[in-house]
Amino acid sequence: NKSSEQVKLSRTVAHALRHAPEIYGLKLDEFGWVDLTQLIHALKNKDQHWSNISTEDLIQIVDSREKQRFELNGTQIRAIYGHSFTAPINYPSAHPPPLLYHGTTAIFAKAIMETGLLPMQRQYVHLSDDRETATAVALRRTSNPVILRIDAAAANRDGIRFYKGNDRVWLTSEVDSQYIVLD
Ligand code: HQG
Repeated sequence: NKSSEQVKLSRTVAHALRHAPEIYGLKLDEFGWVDLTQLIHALKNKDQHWSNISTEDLIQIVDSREKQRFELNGTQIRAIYGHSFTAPINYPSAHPPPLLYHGTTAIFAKAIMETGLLPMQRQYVHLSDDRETATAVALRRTSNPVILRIDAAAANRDGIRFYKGNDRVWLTSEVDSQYIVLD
């Protein structure tokens, strides 16, 4: 059905724009943008499942999914956050809200309280604007989320840069454990 096709398309586009543009024959610019027509062409070439894909289908996954993962700028599209390929996406620094949250597992939380929050497989650490979002992030991995609270105001005062993803997601390179407490 239509909505499961949208989920499938959204996952494929996330794979192409966050993780492996080269295997789709795509070249993103330093901010992660690529032309919609190139993305459509690449998807069609990669898998005949996408042979009827149109600009409207892509606009739909940008607009209508519950999380804002992608954005459009004129004829271009990009993944807003979540990238893992080597060359880091450039973001303008922005002032974060004073408190940010990170939802994770109990085991990871223990390690994080020792070594700080690290980007692991991605280019940046992902933080949430509120507890509910952090909880939803953690529920991907565990039924017992642990929520960490980040003193973003203090980190930012100390010169740590923050970048805005969507309304609920903030990015940073790394968070030292001195700024983190169990919520
Ligand atoms: C953990 C989804 C041990 C960290 C979500 C996390 C988000 C450590 C995992 C976005 C650690 C990395 C990102 C340390 C961090 N020791 N574990 N020092 N530092 N970790 O998937 O934040 O649905 O890269 O706690 O909603 O879970 O894809 O990060 O558990 O917004 O759009 O290492 O991805 O968005 O996992 O999720 P991830 P995340 P989408």
